[in-house]
Amino acid sequence: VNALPGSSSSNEGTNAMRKANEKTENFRLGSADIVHTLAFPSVSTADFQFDLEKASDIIVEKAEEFLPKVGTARLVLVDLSHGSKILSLVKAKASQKNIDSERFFTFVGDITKLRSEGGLHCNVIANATNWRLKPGGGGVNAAIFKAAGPDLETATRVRANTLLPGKAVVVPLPSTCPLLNAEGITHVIHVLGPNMNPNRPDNLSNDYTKGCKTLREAYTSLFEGFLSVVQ
Ligand code: AR6
Repeated sequence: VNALPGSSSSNEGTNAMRKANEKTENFRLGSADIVHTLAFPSVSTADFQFDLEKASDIIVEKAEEFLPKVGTARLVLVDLSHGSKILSLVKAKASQKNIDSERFFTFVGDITKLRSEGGLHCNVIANATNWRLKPGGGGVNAAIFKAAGPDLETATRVRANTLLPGKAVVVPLPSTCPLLNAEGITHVIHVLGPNMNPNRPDNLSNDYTKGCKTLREAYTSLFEGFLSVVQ
């Protein structure tokens, strides 16, 4: 089967394709040989208002840099809608490079329901968080903390109380966590990106020299965190 989840055409997401994806996933994950997969949102590009062109360049650059380091593991950029501009940009830019599209691809879905609703098993997910590592706010942070329940906040506190822009923290989920039981997610990696929104802390006021540097650091920390789980 050629229709791996998210590999270009499957993102268009017909039911038939979803079924094909599911079969592929079950086949792959039914064996002892689990395919480590990181699902991550586009850090900083919604609430934090980071430029999409610049962010898409950085995502592709960092994925290209890290793929050779993570063995057979996969990196999947996720967003909620088929109209997602960041997914289109990344897909187009990745296809122009010599990147393995079975190991780096885009996927449409709620990052907290990828296996149950999309048939894509990701054992690690990333969260674009806030500096306090607190539930709520909006976007993907609110969704992940809500789906994981209070377990995630408790498990996060063991690792860190705050996060600097450009940094990430890996949080193993306890066995009671609904995200582990329902979706097979074993780790959440919180990552804090650069902020261009004047109404949020640490606003960089459109300083994209600093912003791009911090976004690169954020993806480096995220992918290194994933590497620590894979190894
Ligand atoms: N599943 C997949 N992708 C999602 C989901 C979801 N459930 N929800 C949002 N996205 P954002 P930021 C996508 O705003 O810009 C929070 O309040 C979204 O479409 O969540 O880094 C935190 O507490 C976009 O592509 O993160 C921080 O204060 C991407 O996730 C602040 O927002 C990131 O959008 C962080 O802002």
